Amino acid sequence: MRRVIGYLLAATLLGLASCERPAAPSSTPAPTAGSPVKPTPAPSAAKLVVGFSQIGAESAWRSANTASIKDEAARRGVDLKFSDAQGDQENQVRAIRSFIQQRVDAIAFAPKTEDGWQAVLEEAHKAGIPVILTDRLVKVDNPDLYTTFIGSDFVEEGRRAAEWLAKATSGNAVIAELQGTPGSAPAIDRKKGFEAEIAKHPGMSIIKSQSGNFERAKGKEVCEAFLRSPEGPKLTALYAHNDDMALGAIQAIESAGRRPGRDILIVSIDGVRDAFQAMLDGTLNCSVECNPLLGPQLFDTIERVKRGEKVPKHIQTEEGVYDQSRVTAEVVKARRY
Ligand code: GYE
Repeated sequence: MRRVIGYLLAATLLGLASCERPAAPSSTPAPTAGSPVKPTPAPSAAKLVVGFSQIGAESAWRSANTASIKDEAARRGVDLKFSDAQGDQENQVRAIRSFIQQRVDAIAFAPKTEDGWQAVLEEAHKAGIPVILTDRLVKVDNPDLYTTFIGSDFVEEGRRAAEWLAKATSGNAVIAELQGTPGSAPAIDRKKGFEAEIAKHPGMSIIKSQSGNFERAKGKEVCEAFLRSPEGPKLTALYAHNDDMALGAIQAIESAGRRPGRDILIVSIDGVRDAFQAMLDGTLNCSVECNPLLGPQLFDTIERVKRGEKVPKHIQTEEGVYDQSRVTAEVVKARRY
């Protein structure tokens, strides 16, 4: 825990430092592995051209993430080439290839799954274009294929969700789990973190687990099947890898004549406004925050990389845990996503 707090503090200081840093470079930058050989113009001399490949619009988190990136690009006068893959990883690979062809200054993307990026990232590397991963990590042979990863610690988020549930139930819960997109970093790591934490409590077990693809409608459908199954009546808790699936599950639980938030405790991840409203209504019990507003950090980082500064390999975002006791109408209204 102390290590995590230290990490968060360091990340916060780093965030502050990058916000406060003056725009002008102080010395001649040394070329980094991913930067092109040609001299980089001063940021004001030419418009920065950035290609961004987004996964799609599967959740409220994703829509807030897209808005943050587009708004920040517009605010800074960055020429953003935004491509929406509509949930198809092949479209992401195609978009990245087209960014390479256009010789953009930097490529950023939110990888749908962990696997499948080696070849295209080697192409970007050969072309000398820096690649910034946002939100999700990839598995590649050589970590030099990307410059940095800006995003959350998903294992820790899963652990926090389990910690909250263990406390709320005194370590006794029969749990159904709604997993995120198969093969995606948040689905893999949120499962891992949650399972590691409940392993400390012999009275807690997951008896149903299936993917709801991070989507509200799918979360509802899978939860309906959980409730209809022979084990359905035994369930006392639901863990959803994101809020949208939890919100779908709330509808399923209500239709099945049970009380979400009371008969079945619900904990999820993201902290979007609708989840806060559900906590206010008493149907959702807890949401572990995962910050989608990555636009400012992304463009700060790209500007630093283009100036030849060294950036850390993982730039983490600061996040909290909210349960009903912390949620008022004012908190819901003040929520930014
Ligand atoms: O939790 C979920 C979204 O990768 C952190 O993707 C992101 C996840 C987020 O669809 O709602």
